[in-house]
Amino acid sequence: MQEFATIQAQDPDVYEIMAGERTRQRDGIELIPSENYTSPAVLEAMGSILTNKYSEGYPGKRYYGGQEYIDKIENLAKRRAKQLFGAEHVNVQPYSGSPANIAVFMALLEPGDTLMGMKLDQGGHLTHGLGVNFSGKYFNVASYGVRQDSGRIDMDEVRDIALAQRPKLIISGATAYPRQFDFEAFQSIADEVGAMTMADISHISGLVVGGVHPTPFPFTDIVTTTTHKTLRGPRSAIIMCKKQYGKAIDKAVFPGLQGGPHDHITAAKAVAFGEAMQPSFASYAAQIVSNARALAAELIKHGFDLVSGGTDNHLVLVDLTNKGIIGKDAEACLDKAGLTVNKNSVPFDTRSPFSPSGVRLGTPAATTRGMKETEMAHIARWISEAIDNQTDDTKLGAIHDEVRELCAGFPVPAI
Ligand code: DSN
Repeated sequence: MQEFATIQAQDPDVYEIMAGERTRQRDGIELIPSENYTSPAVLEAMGSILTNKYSEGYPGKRYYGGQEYIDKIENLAKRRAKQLFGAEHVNVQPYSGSPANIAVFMALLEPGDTLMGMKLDQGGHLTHGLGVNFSGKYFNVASYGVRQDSGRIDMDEVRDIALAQRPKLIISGATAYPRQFDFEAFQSIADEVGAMTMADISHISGLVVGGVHPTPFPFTDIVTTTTHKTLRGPRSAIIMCKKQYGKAIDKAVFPGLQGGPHDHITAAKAVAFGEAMQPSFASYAAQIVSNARALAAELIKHGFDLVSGGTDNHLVLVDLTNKGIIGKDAEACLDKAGLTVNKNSVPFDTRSPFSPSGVRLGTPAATTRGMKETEMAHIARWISEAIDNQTDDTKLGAIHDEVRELCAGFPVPAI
């Protein structure tokens, strides 16, 4: 277990807070689809002395001395990522997902160019063209969503929008879409309109390398992913691309956007990629999807309305309108029951993004603890009971007791 012993001795104020969060993680079930538990080895790399080093530049071309080992770790991380994803070129320096996406725009677009991405309130991401985000402020945005009748992306509609708007870059990828992306179809539309393609696979990269979601290569030009979601690495990101974009991407990351890479995080990425190369990771990825399907089926039995009627990946998007509760209140009462979820807009939501109609649930973290279909049935029942008793703190506390008891049999790595 992470004891935090040095922090405890030196700084009790910080220790108390960290210990509280450790207990919260141990005694509750994490159902936010973008969260996961890293391995002790990944944590050790993140908390290592590699944080002491500056290394602006790239292996063999740095602006600081003393790079013998840092070059080795960055090259190892790159080699492993290339092998895992089948990428021709990899940059492992982006600090996180949003900076990675901005670096891609910086490499490929001029301000005022048109980019096309999925609307945030229908499942996309801030950096895929939201008006208040960098992507929406500096670029002209054409967006697509899902069909109201199916909750799914309609590739004919994507093609119509692309033909009308002639984007320079078409982005596939989402944060709240429970179905698979057809990367080949996106590329064929892009070819027709002369656009480049970017896939932001942050949510699904662990499923891609685990072989349970189609891979964007060889179709897509540029692929970004965070490394801490289904991929189960440190909080960070990488950019992968076809060889011809490699120079522009590297230049955009450094010196275009960032300074020194976080070398301890690069080491942690190398460790996580090594873990994802093991056969056990493919079983993990398959179990994430089986668990999400089981959770979806059980929620439907309890009368929940799921966007698109179910899931093909790691997440379930629940429209709570028929349950007479809004996402914010569901999130709050589930918190009291030890079930952590996040409120989320559903497609064509009539409520605001600050108080949306839905919640988003995911299975990556619970699956890391070893939970399977049986546990998913318990979770769905507890969600239903908690929502039916949303104002009854005694009942919510009793559910939390049951959750805690289950969690005791499924330890979190490193806790
Ligand atoms: N914040 C991430 C998520 O929760 O999906 C996306 O950046």
